[in-house]
Amino acid sequence: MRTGCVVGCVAGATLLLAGCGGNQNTLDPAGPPERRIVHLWWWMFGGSAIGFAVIVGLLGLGWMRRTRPGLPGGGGDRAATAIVVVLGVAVPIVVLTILFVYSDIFVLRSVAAPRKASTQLTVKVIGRQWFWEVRYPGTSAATANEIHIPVGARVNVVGTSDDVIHSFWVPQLNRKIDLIPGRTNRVLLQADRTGRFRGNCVEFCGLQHAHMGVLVFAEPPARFQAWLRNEAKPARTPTTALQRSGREIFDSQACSGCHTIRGTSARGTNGPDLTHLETRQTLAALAIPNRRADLERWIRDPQHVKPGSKMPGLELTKPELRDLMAYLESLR
Ligand code: HEC
Ligand SMILES: [Cu+2]
Repeated sequence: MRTGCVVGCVAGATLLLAGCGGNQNTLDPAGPPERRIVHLWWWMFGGSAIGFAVIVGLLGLGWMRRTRPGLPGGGGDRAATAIVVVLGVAVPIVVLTILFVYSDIFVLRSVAAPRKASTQLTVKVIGRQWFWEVRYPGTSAATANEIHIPVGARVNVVGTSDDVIHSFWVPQLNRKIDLIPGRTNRVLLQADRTGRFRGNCVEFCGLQHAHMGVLVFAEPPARFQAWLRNEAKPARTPTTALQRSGREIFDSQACSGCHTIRGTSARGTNGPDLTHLETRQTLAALAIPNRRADLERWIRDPQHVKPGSKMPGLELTKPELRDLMAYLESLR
C-alpha cells in the first residue's frame, strides 16, 4: 500500500514536471506576442513575491517582538502611521499604476486582435465537436487540426464555432480566444522560430473536449507556400485498381455524406475535409497519429478510439476496408 503511494506520488510529480517541459508551456514563448505576455507574467510574479516576502518579514518581526512595545527602531505613533501610509497606500498605488500602464499599453495592445492591414495572412478556424476546421481565405485549401504558417509572418486567425463555444489556445504563441457561434474573434499568431506548437480547446465543449488538440507548424516561407499550393489543389485521381475501388466505396458508403474530397462527388460537411488527408501528421484532433495502423483502427471503429465522436462505425467488409485504405493513403 505504502510503496504504491510512493510510486504514485513520484509518477504524479514526474507527470507534472513533464507537463512543464512539454510544448504547451506558456512560459516558453516562441514569438513576440507570447514573449510580451511572459515578461508581464514574470514582472507580476517577481513583484508579488517581493510583496509577500515583505509582509511575511514584518509579521515575523512583530511576532518576535510581541512582548516589547513600540517600533523596532524607536519612534512613536506618527512613525507607525507613516509606515502604514507608505507601505499600505503609496507603494500599492505606484506599483498598480505602473502595472496598469505596462499591461494596458505595452502588452494588451500587442497581443490584442490584430488589425487586418498589419498581417500578411488570414487563417479561418472553426471549432466543431470535436475537431478544428481550418481554411485559408482566398484559396480553396481546407484542412483540419493542423495549421501551417510561415515563420516570422503576422497571421490573423479568425475564429468562430459551428456548434457550442470552444476556445482556441496555442500557449507558446499567444493568449486564447473564445470561438462563439455566430460571432468571430481574432488573435495574432506569430512564431519567430520554426517548429511545431501544440494547443488545445480550453472551453469545455462536451464529451471529447480533451481530445480536441491543434498543431501549429511554423515553416520557412517557401515550404509553407508549397504546402498551401498543394492543399488548395483538388484530390489526386486514383491510379491503381484498389484505389479506384476504394473511391467507389467512399462514394457509395455514408463517408461521402459527411466528408468532402474536393474534385469528387463527396461533399459532406459534418467531418473534416479529407482531400489531402495524408499530409496530416495526426488524426481525430490529435487523438492518434496518422499512421497506417491507426488510420485503419479509426475507420474500423472510431467510437473505440474517441467515444462519443460524431463519426459512426460502419460495418465494412475486409476487402472494402483494404480498398478504402488504399484510396485514403493516396490522398496526398
Ligand atoms: C456521420 C458522419 C460521418 C460519417 C458517415 C463518416 N465520418 Fe469520418 N469523420 C466524421 C467526423 C465528425 C470526424 C471528426 C471526428 C473527431 O475528430 O472528433 C471524422 C473523422 C474522420 C477521419 C479523420 C480525419 C482527420 O483529419 O482527423 C477520417 C480519415 C475519416 N473520418 C474517414 C471516414 C471514412 C473512410 C468514412 C466512411 C467509411 C467516414 N469517415 C464516415 C464524420 C463522419
Ligand atoms: Cu472544443
